[in-house]
Amino acid sequence: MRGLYTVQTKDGPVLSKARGLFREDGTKPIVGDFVTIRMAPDGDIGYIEEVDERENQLLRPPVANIDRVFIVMSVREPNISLVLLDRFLVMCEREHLSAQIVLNKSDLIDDNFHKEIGSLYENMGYEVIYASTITKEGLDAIHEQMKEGTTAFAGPSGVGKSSILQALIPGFTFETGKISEKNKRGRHTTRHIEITPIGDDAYVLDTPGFSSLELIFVDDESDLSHYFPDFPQGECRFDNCLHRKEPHCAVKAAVEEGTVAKSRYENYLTFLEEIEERRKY
Ligand SMILES: Nc1nc2c(ncn2[C@@H]2O[C@H](COP(=O)(O)OP(=O)(O)OP(=O)(O)O)[C@@H](O)[C@H]2O)c(=O)[nH]1
Ligand SMILES: [Mg+2]
Ligand SMILES: [Zn+2]
Repeated sequence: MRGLYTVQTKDGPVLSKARGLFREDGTKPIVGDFVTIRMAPDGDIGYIEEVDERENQLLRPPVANIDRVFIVMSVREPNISLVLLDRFLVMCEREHLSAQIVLNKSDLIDDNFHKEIGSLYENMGYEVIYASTITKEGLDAIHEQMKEGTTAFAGPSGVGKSSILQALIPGFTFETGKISEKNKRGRHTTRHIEITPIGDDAYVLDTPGFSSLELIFVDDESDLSHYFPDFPQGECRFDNCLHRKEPHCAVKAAVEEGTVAKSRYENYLTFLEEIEERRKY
């Protein structure tokens, strides 16, 4: 039901309304928010009176106050999209969130394709886990890090987010679905963000897949390159260098030397253009 939220309290879940809140300052509670509720005098419904300031917040999936996020991509079925991965990483960098990349379905390839992609991102400082729910590769490494705090699983549809959780947390059922044979894309099987307690003060968030992510949280195009940790920072001749046509640009030099990957630079340029386009309106 719209405007109705389940709030976890030490006495269990309480259905709560938040209507008044929207009108006052436009704050809409999202999954992961810490809230204060007042109980209705004559029933068991609560009213959300206050939403605490968020430590962090993702646009997609819309969750708050998470301690880590696993960005799950499958190497095949569906094929990995580096541009979507880079969009995600920008979002996490902006929130100072430690993102780890899970390359799932490693059982579907017999070459080193996924290792090449993996080392590309490892060299930038990201942690990469090669995983498969078929061979169980990587699952322990993921599980190990979920024991404390709130862990979110995010990524495109059909990559295996729910399947990984299903394999790690027996007893819980996460909605998983078959890949459609026709277009090899996953059907949207997880429809809601599901928060599941998995221990004392440990929660896991399974989230619906998505196929695009607009970088509307980057207000100023000059901020964008700060969210690319592999780009040399502050080494260009001009302080306001956008790393496009400017002379003596350290980022372009790094691309030519091969210390910054071409795909990253190209995606950066795509994002830059998008942000500029948006500012025109
Ligand atoms: N070969 C292979 N198939 C996998 C693996 N993990 C998941 N799958 C399959 O991929 C399909 C989609 O898995 P889901 O877990 O539903 O994917 P999801 O990321 O939760 O998708 P959404 O909920 O739509 O976002 C299912 O048919 C799974 O059986 C894997 O490691 N290897
Ligand atoms: Mg799912
Ligand atoms: Zn530059």
